[in-house]
Amino acid sequence: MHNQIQKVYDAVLVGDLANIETEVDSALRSGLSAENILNQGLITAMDEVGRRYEVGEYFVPEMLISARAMKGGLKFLKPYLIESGVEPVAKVAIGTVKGDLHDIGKNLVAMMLEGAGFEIDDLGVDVSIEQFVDAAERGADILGLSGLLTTTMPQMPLVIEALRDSGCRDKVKVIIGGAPVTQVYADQIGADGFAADASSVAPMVRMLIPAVVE
Ligand code: B1M
Repeated sequence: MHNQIQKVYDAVLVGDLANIETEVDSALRSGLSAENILNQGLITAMDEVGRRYEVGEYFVPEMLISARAMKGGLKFLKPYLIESGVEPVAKVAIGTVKGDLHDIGKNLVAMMLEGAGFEIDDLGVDVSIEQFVDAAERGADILGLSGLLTTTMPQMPLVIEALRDSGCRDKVKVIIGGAPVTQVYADQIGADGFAADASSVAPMVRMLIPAVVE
């Protein structure tokens, strides 16, 4: 691993919010791309945090301070990841489903979509079925549902069902994602799209666009 990426990785691992911006900035100044810093530094570090949590080396407080450092790094990287002056190609309302407070992946997906020229309506976390339906009724072309817990995944088919009941299922495409979510699950619940990671979301959404943009 590149020395400066290692420093970003370490800062997330130990939850060093005070220094994360400096480390990300130094990585950029050393010529590394924002995408490389994101994928090799920030995301890889959060994967390691997850592994340590699973084996009992980390507990919720450690996860939390690492997540806070990751968010600090992401915030600093955002302008470098997003191209400016791109006309919105469609509106995406995105949120983490009810009962679920994980928002790092969702924020990343929103950021990548924003960078790809989509207008983003960030609904936040713990988003109720009614809030998703409301966003569709307010004119979202695409609804993005993120879920990180196996216990909150069942919210996804409920949102799709509620869209059907409210008569706006045909007007909006539903895309889903999050660590426990799979393409098989997406097919099973009748979602229109699934992406395993933030970098594959924009190409997948673009494929759905002809169907939503008149
Ligand atoms: Co949570 N947590 N957590 N946690 N946490 C997981 C998800 C877990 C897998 C850890 C573990 O056990 N190994 C586990 C879930 C187990 C399960 O359900 N099977 C878990 C648990 C159990 C919990 C609590 C219940 C713990 C507790 O309190 N006992 C609790 C639940 C709280 C709640 O939500 N109600 C909890 C709490 C927390 C923190 C608050 C401490 C913190 C969240 C902070 C925050 O988000 N602001 C946290 C964290 C940080 C994690 C891990 C370590 C990291 C998640 C993350 O941010 N990953 C996670 C373990 C892991 O995933 N390795 C874990 C980095 C992020 C970039 O990846 O979110 O997967 P990810 O997003 C990816 C893709 O999934 C995809 O693209 C993203 C970018 O590439 N994607 C989409 C995501 N959404 C998408 C939407 C799309 C398309 C793609 O379209 C719309």
